[in-house]
Amino acid sequence: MQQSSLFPSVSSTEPEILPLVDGNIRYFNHFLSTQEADHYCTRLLDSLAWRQDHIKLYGKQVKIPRLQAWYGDNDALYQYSGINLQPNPWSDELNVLRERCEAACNVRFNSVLANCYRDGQDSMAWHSDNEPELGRDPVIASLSLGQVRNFDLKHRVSGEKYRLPLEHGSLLIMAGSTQQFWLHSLAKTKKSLAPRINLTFRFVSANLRR
Ligand SMILES: O=C(O)CCC(=O)C(=O)O
Ligand SMILES: [Mn+2]
Repeated sequence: MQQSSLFPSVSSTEPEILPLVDGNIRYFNHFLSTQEADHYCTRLLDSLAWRQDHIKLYGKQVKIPRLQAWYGDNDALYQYSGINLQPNPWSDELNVLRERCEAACNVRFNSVLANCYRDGQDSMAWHSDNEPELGRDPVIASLSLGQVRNFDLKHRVSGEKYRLPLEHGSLLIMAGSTQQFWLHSLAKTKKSLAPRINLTFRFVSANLRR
């Protein structure tokens, strides 16, 4: 049986459009049904090739505060915070989710960065998804599974901030000039939290380097 037919299809209705100047962000809070989101959360936590990466900080190797995994087409090589990621081949689940996201965004994705936030101490620092291989004004589809976490946005020039809790089974689509003007992050919290997975589907190519 095809994976996509395991679940009743939920229509992803109308997205919420975030009221951001210089940005283009759409949010579907129930992109997946709860049943689908539960299934993918458990399955991906168990099956993805999670790795603990390190970055160099003041000359020392330090653990990044989350686990990561990179999947994609063979030639989808990616450099992230100085880390070179060689893609794992697509799994069936990731391929089904990729197709769902491609249909919602009307673009093709050749790779996905998976992040696993094990608890409230895991986080993502302020950054933009502006690596050269993403090209100018990339479309990025960000699917969240598991624990609801706050996604923070900050305008690079005005400092304006916007906070959006990302729900289990939600899809956030960042497009247009979002990455040029806005930073995003996921803050730590002292609260004891369950694990969360985030998948950001991307199209990367050395040809897109500016
Ligand atoms: O976990 C999230 O919601 C954000 C992840 C992210 O910004 C990234 O992978 O670049
Ligand atoms: Mn990002």
